[in-house]
Amino acid sequence: MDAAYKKVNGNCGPQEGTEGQEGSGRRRGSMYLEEDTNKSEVISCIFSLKEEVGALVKALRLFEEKGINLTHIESRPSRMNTEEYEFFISVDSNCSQALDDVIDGLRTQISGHVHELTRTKEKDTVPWFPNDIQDLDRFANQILSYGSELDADHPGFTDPIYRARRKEFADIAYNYRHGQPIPRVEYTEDEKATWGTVFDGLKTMYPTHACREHNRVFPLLEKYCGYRQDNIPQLEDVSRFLQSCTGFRLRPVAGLLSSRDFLAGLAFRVFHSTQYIRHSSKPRYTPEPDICHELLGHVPLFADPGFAQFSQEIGLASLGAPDEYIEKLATVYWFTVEFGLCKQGSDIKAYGAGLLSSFGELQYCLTDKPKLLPFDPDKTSVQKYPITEYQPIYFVAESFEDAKEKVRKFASTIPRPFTVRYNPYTQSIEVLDST
Ligand code: HBI
Ligand code: NLE
Ligand code: FE
Repeated sequence: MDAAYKKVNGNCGPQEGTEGQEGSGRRRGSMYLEEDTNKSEVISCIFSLKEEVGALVKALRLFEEKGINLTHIESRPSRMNTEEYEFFISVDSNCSQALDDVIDGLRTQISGHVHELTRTKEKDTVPWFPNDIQDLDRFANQILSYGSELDADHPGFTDPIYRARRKEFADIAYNYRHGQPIPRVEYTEDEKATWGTVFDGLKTMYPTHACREHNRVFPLLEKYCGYRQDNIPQLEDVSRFLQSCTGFRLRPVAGLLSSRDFLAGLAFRVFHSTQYIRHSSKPRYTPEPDICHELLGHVPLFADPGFAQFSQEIGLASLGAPDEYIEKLATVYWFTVEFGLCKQGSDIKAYGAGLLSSFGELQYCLTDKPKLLPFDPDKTSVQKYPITEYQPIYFVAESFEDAKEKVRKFASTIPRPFTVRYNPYTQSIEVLDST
């Protein structure tokens, strides 16, 4: 795509002077820019090359063409891909602009993988955000943990079959690009059995525990998307169904994204979805998202117009927001989309996907064990929470409409020198300057 072509109405994309920080660094496209205050005069980056004669020469020629002087170069075999080598290079910071061009060249012509490490930080700049739905492709290689690297306390850590399988799923997502159909997966008997256990456990609880919107959509998913005890639905089929309901779509993701990237997807009505399934030893509850969580927890509600809009508004509020507000929005997301309860008539029901996909926690959340507080973004956004056990606190919304109104009000307090609007015809963000 020609990036310039899409720039309408002022753009906060990756141009000099408009980039900002996330955590300790700033990002630009698929590269991380981590500030290093001690060596701010140096820029470093890592790029990977397929192992073949002349590959490095081609890459170095790009630097030569732009007149960039390398001050350092090192090589090592890639750990992500055994057929590749990684090269770590440093250049002088006065080459910053030219390096942008070289990196674009590396990415498009030579190396799929460029990781920028250090850059001088510019003050008071707006963090980069995707302007166009296609820009979401840049998140694919920015995952916090690649789906195949399981920690020692993960139930699949010591199971070599499970680990190898997770890598297959991670690779599908890593190679996925916007607009492609999501590759279909043949699930194993073991995986289907795990799905069956989760599906049965949850389905019997939904009538009494799930909100009415979830219960309204669920039969449609059974009818149109192959939701059955003995079948794991395909992401592609579900994504098409969602598009016909609310315009939400799924895209496969290789692992956890940063909160900023994950929330940005929602602004485009794109939900990043895992495709693998939890380990068979822990069907009742897993801290990680998996296909049960995405399909049984999230998908039914993304098919509801009011809820879809609520989710997109959190996403739009996140674009270009300062880091501390991203954290607050991620917390609001956690206590609503993931673990929200809401009033319905004289009852309280679950609408959070983390509840609707865990028959352990779904049962627990409506007992008298957890503490319930009214949903109020000012308070909810600063509440601490555990991520590997049942929640000790839930926030109860009056309704989706009420929650949306409250989040809208909260979002208006996020300091941003512009407002954003989603244009569904072009699937891009319109930036309205307010300065
Ligand atoms: N990444 N892939 C993926 N899936 C999620 O559900 C997810 C994520 N990153 C962050 C996140 N969820 C939330 O906890 C909030 O930080 C937005
Ligand atoms: N605990 C949920 C489950 O077991 O389905 C997943 C939560 C993901 C945030
Ligand atoms: Fe989730």
